[in-house]
Amino acid sequence: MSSDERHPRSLDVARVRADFPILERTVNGKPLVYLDSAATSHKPTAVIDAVSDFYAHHNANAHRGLYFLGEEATEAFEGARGKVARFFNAPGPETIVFTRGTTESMNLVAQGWGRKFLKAGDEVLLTEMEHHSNIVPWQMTAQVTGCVLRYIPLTDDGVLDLTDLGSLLTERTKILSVTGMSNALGTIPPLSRLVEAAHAVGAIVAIDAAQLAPHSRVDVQALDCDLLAFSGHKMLGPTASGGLYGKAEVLDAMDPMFGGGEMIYEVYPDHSTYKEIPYKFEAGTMQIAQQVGLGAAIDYLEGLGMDAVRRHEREITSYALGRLIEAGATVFGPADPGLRGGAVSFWYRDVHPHDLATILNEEGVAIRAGHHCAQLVMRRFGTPATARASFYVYNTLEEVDVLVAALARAQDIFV
Ligand code: 7TS
Repeated sequence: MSSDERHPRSLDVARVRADFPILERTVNGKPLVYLDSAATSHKPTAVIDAVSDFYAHHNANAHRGLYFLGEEATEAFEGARGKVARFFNAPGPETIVFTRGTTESMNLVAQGWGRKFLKAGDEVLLTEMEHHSNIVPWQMTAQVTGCVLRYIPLTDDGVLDLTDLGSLLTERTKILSVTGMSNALGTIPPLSRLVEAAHAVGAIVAIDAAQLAPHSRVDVQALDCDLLAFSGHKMLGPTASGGLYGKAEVLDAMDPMFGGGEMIYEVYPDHSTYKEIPYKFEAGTMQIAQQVGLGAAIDYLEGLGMDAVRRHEREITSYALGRLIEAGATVFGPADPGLRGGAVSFWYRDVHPHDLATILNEEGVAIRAGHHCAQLVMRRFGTPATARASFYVYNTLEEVDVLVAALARAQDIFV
């Protein structure tokens, strides 16, 4: 049991808010109510300062300079890798490959693992609630290898329908690639059960943790997943920070996706030898300042305590679900806040989500409207788009009230 669980802490949201300078912005004279953290989170001063301090005092390319700045830059970059490894309880920093985020990580899995190991007739098992970044790279791999993509369907409640799992997950399945939390429905699937079922048929498991990692304690060893992708910018870090965790033997076996400087030992006219993991995947100049900023974001999240972060998300999601339904909205995804995270998709009466987002913007409320890069979810529920409010550590229950009050104004205008 962690000390966090022995002494349950709540977030002091007023104090948290004071750490985010952008929350001082106003829109049309009204305070900004930012409800789009599933798209990207805001950054606390500690992260902004870490990036600024890197450029102001330590900037150099990493793994190259034999002078003091080069060493400092390398130390800062590798220090961030160590923090990421600790955050996910990875066995060592070599199991963390830095990438620009989940999209790049999933492409690395689909190319570096998929193109090497999949052949015609092999199956890749996905789910109907995947973000396009966990569908399109597999389609590209299927075109090259002839592998077949299969999908776990969704129930009307927006949870995975596992009744036919036995016929979907077979000895033909080589990899199960599944989101840890749907950005369009909020659904958190039963990951441990899925990992166990996949391993039982000899398949490996990749998890898209873009939405899960910002909100929950993720222990890759306890989960026993083989690969896990995450985006730093959704967890208080800079854009273009993030990475891919992989079991050492899985990463070792994978091919690099990018070739170029720094990922090689020796280059000959007709072939090259690659470095060990994780460096064989990190060609060219990396996002050094951004990953340093991600390290600061992880320090900040650990300061809050990930159990407190998840509790806050649950509380605000539960409140928002209740208030939205009471206001007459149709909510997509599980009604039980224990089965879901804080990305809440809805339709408000007959107001098109784009009109709704436009009206809400006039009230200072920022939500996302659209298909959320999850068109399979939209098709499953027979809608072209939804409005989506998503919450993070700096959001308050009062902001949910502002959202609901703004919905009433939209109704006056459109219905
Ligand atoms: N997977 C999930 C579940 C996501 O929600 C996103 C981004 C990605 C992958 C891709 O992450 P990226 O950092 O590489 O872009 N989701 C969203 C969203 O919901 N609104 O904007 C981006």
